[in-house]
Amino acid sequence: MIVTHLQEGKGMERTLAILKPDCYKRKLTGAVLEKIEKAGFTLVAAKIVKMTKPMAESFYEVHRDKNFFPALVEFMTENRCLVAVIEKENAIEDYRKLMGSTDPAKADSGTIRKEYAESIQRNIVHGSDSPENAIREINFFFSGSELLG
Ligand code: IDP
Ligand code: MG
Repeated sequence: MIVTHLQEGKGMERTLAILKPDCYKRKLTGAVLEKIEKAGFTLVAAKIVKMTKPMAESFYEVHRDKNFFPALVEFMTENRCLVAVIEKENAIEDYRKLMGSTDPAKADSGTIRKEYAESIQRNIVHGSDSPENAIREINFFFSGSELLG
């Protein structure tokens, strides 16, 4: 079923994770997925996607006016991504914590970005930042039949 309802409170939640082109290119998808699973998340859906420029521009449209936008689109289309829907209680907030700060230099130890990210741009992972965006981003990549169960 397509996710249309808002996910509220601390109940079971889904969020969208992207293991970005740097992660894929460096063959770190297995290591990062292991970290995600060890942190208690369940994989609901996952696939490999090579984003087109229009896809990346649309996915990151909120950043269209930022100076880093063209470089971000270039980066997100340079190789394949692994996109995944992951589930856990409080998944959105907890996965943001597990990723760590956007800038790996500011990320806490034990976070994915602290361990693997090379720079504020090449920072290995994406995670939805709100219930509204989780729904939008999950539906951006996955159809209803991929989200059953
Ligand atoms: P987030 O991924 O932690 O939510 P956002 O501010 O939403 O961070 O930015 C989206 C993505 O854009 C980042 O993950 C990173 O790849 C890139 N980015 C953000 N800020 C910068 C910057 O100052 N320079 C270069 N790239 C940036
Ligand atoms: Mg963001």
